[in-house]
Amino acid sequence: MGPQYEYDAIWFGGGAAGRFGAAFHKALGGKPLIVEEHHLGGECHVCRCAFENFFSDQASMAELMRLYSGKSWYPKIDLSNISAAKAAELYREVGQRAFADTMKHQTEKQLGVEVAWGKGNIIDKNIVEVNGKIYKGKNLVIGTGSRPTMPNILGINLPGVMTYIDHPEMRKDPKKMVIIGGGKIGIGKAAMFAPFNIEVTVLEKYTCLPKWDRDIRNFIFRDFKRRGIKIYEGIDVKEIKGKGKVESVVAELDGEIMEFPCDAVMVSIGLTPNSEPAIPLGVKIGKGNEIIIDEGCRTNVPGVYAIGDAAGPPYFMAIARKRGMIAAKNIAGEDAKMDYSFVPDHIYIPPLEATCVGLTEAEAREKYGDVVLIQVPWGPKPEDPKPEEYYPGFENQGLPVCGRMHTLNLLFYGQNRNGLVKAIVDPKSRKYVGFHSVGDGAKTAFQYLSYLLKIGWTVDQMANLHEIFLNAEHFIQLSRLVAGQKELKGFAAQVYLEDDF
Ligand code: COM
Repeated sequence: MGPQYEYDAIWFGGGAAGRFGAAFHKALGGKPLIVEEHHLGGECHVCRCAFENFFSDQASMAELMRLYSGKSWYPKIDLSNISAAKAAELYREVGQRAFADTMKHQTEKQLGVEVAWGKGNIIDKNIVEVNGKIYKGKNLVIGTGSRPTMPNILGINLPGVMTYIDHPEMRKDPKKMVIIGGGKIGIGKAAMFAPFNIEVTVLEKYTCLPKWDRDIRNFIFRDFKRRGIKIYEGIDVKEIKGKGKVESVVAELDGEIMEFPCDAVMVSIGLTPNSEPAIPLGVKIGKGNEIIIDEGCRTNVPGVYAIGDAAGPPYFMAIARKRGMIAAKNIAGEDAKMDYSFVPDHIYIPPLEATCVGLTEAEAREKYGDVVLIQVPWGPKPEDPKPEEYYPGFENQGLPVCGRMHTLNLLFYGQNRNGLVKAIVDPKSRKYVGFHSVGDGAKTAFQYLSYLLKIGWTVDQMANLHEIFLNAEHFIQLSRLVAGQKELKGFAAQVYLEDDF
């Protein structure tokens, strides 16, 4: 460390990236200091991952109650007075506090990582001041996160315009909400608010969930249609109108001006890295406001690292935390590199969730030519399936995709709503090239599937695993059904459907 430094590294920001980085650094034998103004764990438990997990559970409950109400043995449930604001209140009162306590206890007490609480002021790359106290570190790691990107349009500052940050703060349920931006935050929010009797419209300038497999997108948007969530793609938002508060959103679609009345607007057009605190250090900043780093999370300034969202996309918890770990290793003298291959993606779309890793079918066809699909369900679907009805002639829709408790139930109470899973295989090498799922709880499997993709796992290897039947993603048992084929063909011809939402 050298006598002039008190710490091997000052971790500026104790969010997911900084907290994990500092903990890893300490575990490696280093002496880290975290500088944090608000909470350890950053936005995760305040308004992002943990909050969204909680709020999705609440929304799932509402959506499932609506679906099951009065069916079979379920009592009739009156959902006219349910409240998203009430759900948010519970999280504010209990969730945020409990998580904050746990993060603090785990970091300071259990892991023994020192934290300087307060607003940090970076004096230079080795000196940070917090509440008038000077801390000296040999290295500086910037983990200041990101913030919602705001469009520069009229009315953006009107009361009633919110972002994911304001979601846990909501005190009153809106009646009509317009969501600007149909990426994974916007689409997730649409699915989370709609169950609470809020009329939701999503306006997306280009394409919603553009990187997702078409079948998964179709499944989600077909379900949105059934639930009354409106989606507009290729629409350009011009202005948010209102006298003193939000009253409508004005947008242009195919040259035509449209107005969407609403009492709330959720902006979700992307994220902007919080790179500003690092600028005086002379670090290079990219076009998206991100701190530019190499594979080892080093900036261009020796001894200064950047991790998490502050270093730009992919904006994903695992990447944030792993950037922290890689920076810690390099500070400790290793030569560690980030690996951005096969990063999974996930969206809560209560009562289901969607997860994917690897290539979409379109990408796989482009790269490998013919590919084999191991998928259920597939083929034509009943036009407007009614709950609790059996549809003869749609036998491919009858295969359940199920996870915890809801999805098998959904099969019986809303045929063709329970999910879709799809593995894509290169028939020549018999290796998987992508996994996709929409259903109940498959994300746990995807943590491991991403690794199996990376190591070139084959259909034959998958067939040798031990499934615990019924499970959320079916890949083991479905693969076993076809793995005996010398020339891998998968199931018999699968019908390729047009977009139908
Ligand atoms: C979780 C936050 S709430 S962290 O990633 O564990 O720090």
